[in-house]
Amino acid sequence: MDKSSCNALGAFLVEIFDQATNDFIVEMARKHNHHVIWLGGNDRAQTGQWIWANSGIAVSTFDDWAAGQPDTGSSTEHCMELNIDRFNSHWNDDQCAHNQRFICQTYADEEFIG
Ligand SMILES: [Ca+2]
Repeated sequence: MDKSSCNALGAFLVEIFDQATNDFIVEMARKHNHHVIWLGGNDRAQTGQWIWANSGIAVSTFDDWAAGQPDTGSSTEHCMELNIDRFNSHWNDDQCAHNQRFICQTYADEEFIG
């Protein structure tokens, strides 16, 4: 399994637009004892222009970057992670090729919630 596995599940890497969702994701990561997980943002198209990949929405109205992040680590860090330990549960940019945990998101269909 890697983060592209979300697509195989009909889902996508999680996108976070508000504090409540961010809190929920942090809690989920902690609960499962996963201390570094991929989130659904990247700046692969243009360095420094962070977007949520599935929706195509810019990371602008809400973010939770750690202090000094994203630092684009010598221009090699283009994927967004939640880092519980190293960055005190804030976001960091890291190299996309790293193999680490991830959280997929999908939409509840109407029948499920209805
Ligand atoms: Ca970084």
